[in-house]
Amino acid sequence: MSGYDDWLRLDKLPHIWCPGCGDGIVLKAILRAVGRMGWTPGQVCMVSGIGCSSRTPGYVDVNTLHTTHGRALTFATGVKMARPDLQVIVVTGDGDATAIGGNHFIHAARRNIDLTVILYNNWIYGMTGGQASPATPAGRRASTAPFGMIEPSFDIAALAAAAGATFVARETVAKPFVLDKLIERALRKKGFSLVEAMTPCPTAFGRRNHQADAVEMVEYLRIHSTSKERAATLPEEERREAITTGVFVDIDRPEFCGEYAKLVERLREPVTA
Ligand SMILES: Cc1ncc(C[n+]2csc(CCOP(=O)(O)OP(=O)(O)O)c2C)c(N)n1
Ligand code: SF4
Repeated sequence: MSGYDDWLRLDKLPHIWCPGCGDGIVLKAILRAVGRMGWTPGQVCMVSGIGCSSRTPGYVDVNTLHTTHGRALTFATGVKMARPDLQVIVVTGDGDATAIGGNHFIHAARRNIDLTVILYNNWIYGMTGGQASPATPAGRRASTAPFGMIEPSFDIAALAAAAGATFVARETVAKPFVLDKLIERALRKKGFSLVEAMTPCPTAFGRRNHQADAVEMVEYLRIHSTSKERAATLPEEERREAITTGVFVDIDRPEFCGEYAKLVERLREPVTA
């Protein structure tokens, strides 16, 4: 199955996203990647927390769980442990995954459970009206930072890498076909994979930051993104400002479900004196 219609709950459309929201571009990239995997919808489970981005599974015709804010990874861990045969995809926002869900995020990466996380980073809490998230860049405005954010932001990809994720990549919705290839690589990886998809929120973020025009926001992401290879050649200040893209981690290490199955097998062996 590879047509979008085969994977969409057409009866749930039109979607709730604002005109110009980038979330639909990420959804389409996910569907293109999943379509190439040769899976049937019954083999896939998509889990999300709460937020605009976390509405995604509502539109996808696979097994879906729309859970509680910050807890997508805990539910997904339970699903994967009970049904290691399922391909479990987690869809989450920067707030959902790294604020309220921050601990779950780093520990899922540390234990290297076989989940593919697509994290929509729009630099804001979109659904609740634009509060600052841990990803809001310093100096940018949010409803809770009306004079500009004074906290430094997380580098989410670096956070996942430091915690132990075995595949980590970042791309913007300005390059949707690069994004779907990275998602496909993440889906093929056995272990904790993260694709950080930089996506515009013209409504809650753009409006407060003189970027309410959706096309301009996508163009901003395109202009300000640069490959990690090129970023390495830039002066420190320019590098800090850039949205670095590409694959940051692609390694192999023991995966949690496999280690757990081995443990169970070991404990079932008859004890010999
Ligand atoms: C325990 C709890 N705290 C707060 C909320 C309110 N809430 C719902 S969505 C959200 C923010 C979502 O932001 P993000 O994850 O960045 O997703 P986006 O909407 O930007 O895609 C918050 C704070 C909630 N539903 N549950
Ligand atoms: S508030 Fe922002 S993230 Fe939410 S649907 Fe609107 S544009 Fe998208």
